[in-house]
Amino acid sequence: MSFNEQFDQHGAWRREFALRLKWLAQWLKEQGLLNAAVEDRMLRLQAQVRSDKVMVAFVAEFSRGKSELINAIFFAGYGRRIMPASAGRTTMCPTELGYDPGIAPCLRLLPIETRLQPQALAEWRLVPEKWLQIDLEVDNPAQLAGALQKVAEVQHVPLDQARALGFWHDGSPEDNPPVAADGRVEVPQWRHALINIAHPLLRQGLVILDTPGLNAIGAEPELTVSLIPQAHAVVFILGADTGVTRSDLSIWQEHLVSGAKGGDNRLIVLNKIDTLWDALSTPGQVQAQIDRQRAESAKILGLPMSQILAVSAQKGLVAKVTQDDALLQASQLPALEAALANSLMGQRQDILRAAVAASVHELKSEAARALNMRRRDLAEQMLELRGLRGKNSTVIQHMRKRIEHEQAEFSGSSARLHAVRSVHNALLGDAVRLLGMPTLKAELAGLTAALKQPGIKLRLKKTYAETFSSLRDALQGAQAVTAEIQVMLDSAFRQINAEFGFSLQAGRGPDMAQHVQDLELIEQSHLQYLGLGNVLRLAQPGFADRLVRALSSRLRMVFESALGEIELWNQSASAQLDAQARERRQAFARRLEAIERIGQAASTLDDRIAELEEHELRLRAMENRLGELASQLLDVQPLAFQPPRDQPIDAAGAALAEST
Ligand SMILES: Nc1nc2c(ncn2[C@@H]2O[C@H](COP(=O)(O)OP(=O)(O)O)[C@@H](O)[C@H]2O)c(=O)[nH]1
Ligand SMILES: [Mg+2]
Repeated sequence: MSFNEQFDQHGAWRREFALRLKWLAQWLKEQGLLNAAVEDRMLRLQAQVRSDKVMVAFVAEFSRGKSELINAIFFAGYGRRIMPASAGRTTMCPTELGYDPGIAPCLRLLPIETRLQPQALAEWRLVPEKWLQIDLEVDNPAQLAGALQKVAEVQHVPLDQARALGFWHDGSPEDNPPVAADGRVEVPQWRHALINIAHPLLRQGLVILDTPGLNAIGAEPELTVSLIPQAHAVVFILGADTGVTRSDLSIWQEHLVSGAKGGDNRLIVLNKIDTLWDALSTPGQVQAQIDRQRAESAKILGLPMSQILAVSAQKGLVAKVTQDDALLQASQLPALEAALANSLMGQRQDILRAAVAASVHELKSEAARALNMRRRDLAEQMLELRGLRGKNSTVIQHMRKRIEHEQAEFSGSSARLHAVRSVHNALLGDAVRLLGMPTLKAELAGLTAALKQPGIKLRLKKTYAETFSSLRDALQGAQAVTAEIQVMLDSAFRQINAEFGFSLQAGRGPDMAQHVQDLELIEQSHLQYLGLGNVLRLAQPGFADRLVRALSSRLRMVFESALGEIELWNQSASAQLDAQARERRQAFARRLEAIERIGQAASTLDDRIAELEEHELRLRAMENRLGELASQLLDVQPLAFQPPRDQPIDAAGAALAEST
């Protein structure tokens, strides 16, 4: 299966999942089971599936054919080049291709001068007015390709400006950009480009990152620190015409060190194999030469040869556009697409499905809890009413007194429930203090000072290690608080359950291990900036500033998501308590009302019992249906899928599925 087909299938799976989730929500609502806790789970699950993005980053020195490869894999359907690709430096700034249904198809460009300001790229994303926006005519490939030429724009600035922007290093003159006759230096016009088009793959959550060469990658810490490490797959490209050059090796060593979670997500492409094609050699001889180059590159990069795939992006693109199958096979592009599809999409699907399965399970048990409460109340009422058969009005009076007494007792215990809540909130406050933004800011203050200190920064590495160590302590502290909350909730819930027959369950508290791991990854990916090789860059105040910004924006994400998980878990516990207390109050009212009616006319007693028996049957059917709907969610098979008979596809459901 090609990458595109596999991705399509993943998209179909997500659409159908969204549709079935919608049915489940509708059904829960009709049955009155959609309480705050259930709804919360539902929304989370929806967001989880909807926001599932897959990022593939193409990283290499300029002119290795990144843009051409992107054209060949993703955009051949347009019948021409979409991303500018020609000899020399064309992609001057990192370019992200994706789809956001909230805005029109467009190209957005962030001016390079924003580098002189302290905000990180992530912050600029939130300020749309700072970006130049150019509308794209999606059905007009010529206009599209023309507009995208803008990512190649350059400007000429005085040397000082180039230095401040991070494109000029006095220490390594051979890497500096060309200087014009008037002494001005050529630098990119734009810092970052975002392309928004409704290409089928992008609509389904694919994000493609095209990067410029070594110089521009090195000047933007955000790329190394944030974008590249977060990509689900990284395609590193070498040229068969150049072999592994010194700057290829620098990119590899400085920016693509492995450290990713799970398996290796790096694919190495030996591009431009058509330059080795030769009418005087047999195909066998050509292939032998290609394999020699693969083996040699593998040795230099320290990888098995199987991780290096040879292709010709250019011939692959031509072959797709002209529908020349023989040429397509010769380009070896299909093998690369298959490798991308298998490693990337397979993994991604497994991760999402596992996450979704866990959430569906939680959703189901939350809804089942609400059902159980009702059954229990029903059973109690039934018992009461059966006991009333043939009894006189004194007994009925007595019964009412008993219920009223229970009711009063329950209201009296609200102070207890309140106490549990306030202990709970106090503990949660501890977690917030450990992981909140003020703490993070304070922790980073020392490091910022060390980085900004003029001249050679001696204690930098030590301060850096200390900062990360105390951040790790904060996460571990939060883990300890979580454990404390867990113990408290478990014991409080056990008591409340015993006393009031509730079915409260705290669930397992979130695990901070993943966040600690993320923290380590960030620490690793920054470390290279502090080495001796980078002394000169670090001496520039602008660079240090950008580094701090990139660092803190990434750390903020880690801390926010850790805190978010803890808060969500706690919310779910409080929501349960609220929901069960409310159900109980309603049950008292229902029981009293039933007694009242029976007191008025003894003949209604049998009717009422029959009614309850029927209700009990309905509840049992509801329980079955809930199990059915939940397991259907986990069992989405994109191809053989039929809507259940009793739930017509309503317009809203279809629209939701469409928008995912
Ligand atoms: N012969 C040959 N040239 C290629 C191939 N792929 C890209 N090129 C050429 O290499 C140059 C640089 O390609 P481009 O995609 O702009 O490189 P980038 O800077 O890495 O994005 C362009 O002139 C492409 O036409 C290939 O497979 N074979
Ligand atoms: Mg390019």
